[in-house]
Amino acid sequence: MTNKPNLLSGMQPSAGSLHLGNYLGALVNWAQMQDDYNAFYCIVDLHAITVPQDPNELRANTRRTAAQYLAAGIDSEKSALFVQSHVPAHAQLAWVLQCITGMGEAGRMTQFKDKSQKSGVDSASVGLYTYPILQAADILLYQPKAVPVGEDQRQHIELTRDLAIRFNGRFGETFVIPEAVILKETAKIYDLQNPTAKMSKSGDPKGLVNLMDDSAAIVKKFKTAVTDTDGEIRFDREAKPGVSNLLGIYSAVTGESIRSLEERFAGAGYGALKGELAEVVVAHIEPIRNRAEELLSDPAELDRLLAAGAARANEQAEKTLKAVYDAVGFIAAR
Ligand code: ATP
Ligand code: LTN
Repeated sequence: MTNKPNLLSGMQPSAGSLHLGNYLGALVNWAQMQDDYNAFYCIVDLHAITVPQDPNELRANTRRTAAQYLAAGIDSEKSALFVQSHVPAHAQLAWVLQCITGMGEAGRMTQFKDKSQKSGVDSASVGLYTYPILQAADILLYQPKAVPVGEDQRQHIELTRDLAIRFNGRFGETFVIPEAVILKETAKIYDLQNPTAKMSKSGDPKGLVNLMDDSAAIVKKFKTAVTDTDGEIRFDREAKPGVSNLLGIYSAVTGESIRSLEERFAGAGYGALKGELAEVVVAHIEPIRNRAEELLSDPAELDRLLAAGAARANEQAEKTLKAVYDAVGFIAAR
């Protein structure tokens, strides 16, 4: 474990279920990378309060997110699985990093622009504005080489690198400069009803396949997926976004190549593709959902796993925070 490079990633506990985009775009990759890295996986609850939230829902969703990580193959022996608010150093380092970030630099982040438009810029919180700086703290505390994320997070990782380089230049070598790891094939899973938009919690519920959905609901969503009228099963993102998304999901779930799927389904109707895909996805997701439900039936055990993960995370985070406090000129508490 000690000579493997570190890795950190995180997801917000902002819904009761992860969706197929989160799972294929991020979680599958996380599970695979944990053998080659000393991995830290964080449930970023501090980020979840940058927009209005219901406290009971946040509590439930934090445990539900943890259960889905574990059910999808994150191994709490191999990796540190923890909740951000259990590690005080995240908020502490975020403050220091805020003090070396320019107003204009923070203002250029596109996620803030998108999300603040929903509520109107004047009623968006200052926390939403400084969100990417807290994310930089999440990352830099763990000295990771790799940060596996979806395409939408590239700009935040760039900011993180800029801040690390700036800090090291001003105060001496303190942080490892991290790199984003973005998988091309599954970087974007699309909405089944609107196959040119990314699958998202805030999209059409009928186009969103959740890990915690029951099997009948999943079958129905695939059967009513939007396709086109030429009837040909062929991968072409531009001309045939709906069919291409279905083929992409099929390939990601089973490992069968797109080319082989095109050959196998040549001459078949969309109904056959949708029906078989629904079966394949249900067979894949059902054990994950069942395992997650099982884990959720014992919240005390889940909390114990999260406490153990937090202890490992705190050890690494405290070390980095100490070096940072010393570098900026804070005197040590005796
Ligand atoms: P929302 O659903 O509100 O758009 P989100 O699903 O992006 O939010 P996050 O917690 O922001 O939720 O994302 C968690 C991870 O899942 C990130 O690494 C993100 O890049 C990835 N991800 C999210 N949606 C998709 C998608 N449709 N395809 C591939 N990866 C995705
Ligand atoms: N902003 C990310 C979630 C996130 C994250 C992180 C991802 C918060 N901190 C650290 C990777 C590393 C998102 O919206 N997906």
